[in-house]
Amino acid sequence: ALVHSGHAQYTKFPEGFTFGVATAAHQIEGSWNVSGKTENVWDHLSHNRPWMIADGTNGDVACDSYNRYQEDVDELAYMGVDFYRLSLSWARILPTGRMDVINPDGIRYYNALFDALAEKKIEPLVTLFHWDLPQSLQDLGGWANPKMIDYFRDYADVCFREFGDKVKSWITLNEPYEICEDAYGDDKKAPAIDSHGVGNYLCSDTLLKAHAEVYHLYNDTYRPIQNGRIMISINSIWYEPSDPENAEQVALAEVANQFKFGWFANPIFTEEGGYPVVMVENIAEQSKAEGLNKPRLEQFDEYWIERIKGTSDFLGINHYTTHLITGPGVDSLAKHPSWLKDIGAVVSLDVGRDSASEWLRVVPTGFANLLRWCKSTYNDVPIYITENGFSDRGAIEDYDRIRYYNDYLSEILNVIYDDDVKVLGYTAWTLMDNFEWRAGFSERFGLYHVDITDPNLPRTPKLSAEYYKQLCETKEIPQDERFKDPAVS
Ligand code: PNW
Repeated sequence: ALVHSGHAQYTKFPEGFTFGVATAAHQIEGSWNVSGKTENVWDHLSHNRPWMIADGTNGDVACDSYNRYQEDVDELAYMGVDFYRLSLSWARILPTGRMDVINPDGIRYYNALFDALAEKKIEPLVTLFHWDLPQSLQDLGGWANPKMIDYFRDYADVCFREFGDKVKSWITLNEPYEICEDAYGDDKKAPAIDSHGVGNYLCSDTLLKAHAEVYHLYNDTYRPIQNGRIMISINSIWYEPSDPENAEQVALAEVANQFKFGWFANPIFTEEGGYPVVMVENIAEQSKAEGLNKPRLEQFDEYWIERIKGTSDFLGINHYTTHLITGPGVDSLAKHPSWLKDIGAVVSLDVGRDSASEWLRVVPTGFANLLRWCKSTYNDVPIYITENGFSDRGAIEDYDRIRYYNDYLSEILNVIYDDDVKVLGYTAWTLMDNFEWRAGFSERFGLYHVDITDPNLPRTPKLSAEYYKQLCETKEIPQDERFKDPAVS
């Protein structure tokens, strides 16, 4: 497995390691108001506050995958992926958000998609919730409303019942941090509630309980007959000390990682369960200083600690980037009160190469450090990388993206072979350029280019699609000259 090309580098993935690519319903489907689908929070935001989307685009048509799914499947088959990670549109399946109306066209669409995948022997990995909450449920408070636990469970029940014969791998939630912090504690994602330091923690209380109920529903009722698996995908911005010799920064980076990744991983993947101790303590202290009579983050009671613990068959990790911690204090971007202020550290993005996304810095070694940390913090849990990818402005000869994949994939091999971290599979974000949330189509993560100025939305494989095809075929990181940027020696 060792190739000596200047420096030692592993290139070959272990037997059984699988590769896939990911998308999400709202980012690709379009057909936002046809065949029974109702408005979701992203439709609502992009229609009512279009200035909040960088290029004024929206998900009305997106990549038109509602009509062009066969093209998507053909591209997946061309690359030879083992699996396709996609998400279901809640408002397409349940137009009221509740289970009283089941939309036959929605059910038909996903069945057709699963059949097309089966035809090409591509396994579906299905996310129940990738941010597109029915607006009707947001009108009732969305994830800040504890009743959402029942609504999410009911929606999952319908999905398991309708699709469980074809779908054997499920993800409950995509990136709980982004849902709670960006959408309820800030205005970075829809519904942009911006209840900083309050709504974000109400959300996590509901979201973790809702996740656990869906896990137990699957585990108790569906797993015995459907024999599948179910997990959660947690995003990490990995934090490292700006100066690794500085003990205070090292300690603060650990605090930041507990606030970011641990917020949702600790309750599910540790022996003790519940939120990380440092989160509970910091927030209790700050809340008291603010004059509150109880902490803004409520710890789970014994019942819920037990109910949430162990509710994921694997740890799904979405990873893109690493940021630095430069010292203690209140970050210049921190609102009062807020999650960022609760951490009590100053963050810097002055690290690595850049991308088209302000937040995405290229720091491959941070990925290895994150994976080693997950192994030791979460008891050697088996891991799937459920997203990893790079943004540019849409180049077809996308050498920067290939270099990103090359370097991040190499770090996975390093931790598999040198540190015995159990990484079982890898998912590239994303199949094709798509509606990148508030960035619209201005930041592009696709292996395929999509020309949104042409009504036929033609898809063109980028060089990275050829790279990924070779990776899927050989299970080896491609070393071909044609994938090396001629401008970089
Ligand atoms: C993910 N970060 O979001 C989402 O799951 C995708 O829908 C999205 O298109 C993709 O990554 C690219 O943004 C993230 O700050 C948002 O580290 C923020 C971060 C990571 C992922």
